[in-house]
Amino acid sequence: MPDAPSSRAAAPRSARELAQAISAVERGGAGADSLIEAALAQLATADWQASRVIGVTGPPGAGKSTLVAALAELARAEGRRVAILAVDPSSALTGGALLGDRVRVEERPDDDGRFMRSIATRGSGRSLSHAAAAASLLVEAAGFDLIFIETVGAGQADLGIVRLADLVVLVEGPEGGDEVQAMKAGLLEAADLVVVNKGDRPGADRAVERLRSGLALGAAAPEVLLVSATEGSGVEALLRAMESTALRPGRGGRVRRVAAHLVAAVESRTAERLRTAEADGRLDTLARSIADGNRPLSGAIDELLKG
Ligand SMILES: Nc1nc2c(ncn2[C@@H]2O[C@H](COP(=O)(O)OP(=O)(O)O)[C@@H](O)[C@H]2O)c(=O)[nH]1
Ligand SMILES: [Mg+2]
Repeated sequence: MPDAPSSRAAAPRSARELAQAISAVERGGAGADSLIEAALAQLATADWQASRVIGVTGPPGAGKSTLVAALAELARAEGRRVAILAVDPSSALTGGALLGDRVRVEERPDDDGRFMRSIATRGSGRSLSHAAAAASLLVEAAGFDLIFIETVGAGQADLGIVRLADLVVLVEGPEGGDEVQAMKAGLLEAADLVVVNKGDRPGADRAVERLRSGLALGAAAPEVLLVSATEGSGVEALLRAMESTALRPGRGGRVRRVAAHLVAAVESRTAERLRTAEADGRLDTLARSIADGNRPLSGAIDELLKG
């Protein structure tokens, strides 16, 4: 049952409230729906500009966390309110700090213009995380200008970011373009910007060349930029490119994120129903009667979907 507008939970404001609300959407259920509705109600009347949600993806170790931290620092220094959602399970959140491999982004209790949170990957099937879209809507309602979503670049599951983000940035290391992994997963085609990180390391220039020539075959080839997250070179140019890159048709805005949330919610509820049907034996009973010819196949799937 949808909540009446009067009983809607207020959209979260403080970092603490926001973190609690994200935990609630990770748990799912009716409480989560009303939190998302509250965020949407707030956004409908908000007097701030829409957020830009930037998906940062790429193979583990490419330097995504380091680069996002550098971009966030710079954007914050320029006065933007910046949030980081890390779906990458290796970017563990510990004691208020986002810990990657030697990466530490400090939470500053005195600065409400920064927010960091890791998002559980539990329960996600094809989608990137059942909670990522909902969390991004909550963060948007809290008035953040830039929302970075770091995802682990692990093939199909990562393509969910394309549904959710306004802009998809693919980060590669100096070996980038050698292996066809990213191309196979469709990530290279999906990217709006391609970044070769670790520009301080040998071979990075050649990776840029390889990627540029590989991409030139495609119709709307994304720009390829060379950066070094640890040395800071190219980071400002990348931030400018993120702000100015035109969004692909149909990309951008809250409607995309609501659609991404709907897909994630239906997928996770369907998976839940299947787990229940398997656990209580209904799946086997149904399968047996179909196999024995006592029941037509038609309708069985609908019955499982109804739960
Ligand atoms: N040399 C060099 N190392 C980097 C750079 N950016 C990140 N790294 C290192 O690469 C490793 C992986 O970085 P991380 O940000 O955790 O990668 P992620 O798995 O893609 O998030 C860490 O040891 C970083 O310090 C860079 O620009 N140059
Ligand atoms: Mg990381």
